[in-house]
Amino acid sequence: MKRTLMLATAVAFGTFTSLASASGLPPLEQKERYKVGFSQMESNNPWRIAETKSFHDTAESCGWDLIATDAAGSAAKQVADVDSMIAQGIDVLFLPPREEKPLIPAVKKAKAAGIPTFLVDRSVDPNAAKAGEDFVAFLGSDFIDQGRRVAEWTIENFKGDKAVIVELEGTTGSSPANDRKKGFDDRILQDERFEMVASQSGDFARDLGRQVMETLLQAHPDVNVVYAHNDEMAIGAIQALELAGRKPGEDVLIVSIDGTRDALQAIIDGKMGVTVESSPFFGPLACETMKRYAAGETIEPWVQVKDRIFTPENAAKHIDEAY
Ligand code: GYE
Repeated sequence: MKRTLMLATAVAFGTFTSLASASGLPPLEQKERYKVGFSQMESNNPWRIAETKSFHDTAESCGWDLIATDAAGSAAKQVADVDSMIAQGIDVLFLPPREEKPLIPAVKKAKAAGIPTFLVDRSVDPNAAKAGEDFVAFLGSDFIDQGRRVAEWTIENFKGDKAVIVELEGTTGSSPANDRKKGFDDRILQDERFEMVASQSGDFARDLGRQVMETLLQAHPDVNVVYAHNDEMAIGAIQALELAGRKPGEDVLIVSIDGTRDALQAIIDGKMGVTVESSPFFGPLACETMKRYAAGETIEPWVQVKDRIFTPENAAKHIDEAY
């Protein structure tokens, strides 16, 4: 009954505002300038810095008065940052939730305050908050597919008879860490040559990746494949391996995800095998999706980013556009 009434209102007024409220999501007015919140989770790696820059670079052309915060690696601080943006009266929120669960109350609070939220680059637990209900949409990559593609490249390119794998996981409880693990493990373990001896979090950070690799190397000196959930940890692993006298690219195959400049250089130098792209350049997509929403379009729950793959065959061609 209520729904029929709301739809009738939407038809009567014929506005995007009423249509948006029929879906339960806060509407977004069409106007020249918007107060936009972008709540970054941390700035300790080139991927995060490139993403923040992409939002700043897009601000002028998209009519954004941008409020950008940096939670410095703390989900609790990210919740507080979103709170403060709500208090400042933003029109729209772009949020990469550091982990899948702790940001859910913040997403719901923004909705209650009438602010449409777009999750960018990471998502939340789908059982606790839903696209099209609690937030407008998730803009980002297919992390399961990224992991699967790394596994497939590894299966095709690993030369030996027996692979001993160490996996460096991303931030515990984050959507890319959960899904990149699933995608890779499910595929690689279908091939009998591959055994996983350890899988541990390096928090998506270079230095922690190096430290974790140092420890795991002592327990598993026979490791000959390292799968890192991002390039920063892969570079950290390369440093640890070299310190221990190993030869990345010769006696250990390093495979990873992102497509940073350092990773492409490591591929060119023969130290790394592959990196599946995960683009940080969300500014233009955020602008376009927000404008579509303001124009009354129903946004698909997942605005999917398509990723390339960087290998020894094409790394040199792409390094100039890398970050
Ligand atoms: O791969 C990583 C970053 O959420 C997709 O987070 C993103 C990941 C990216 O810190 O490098």
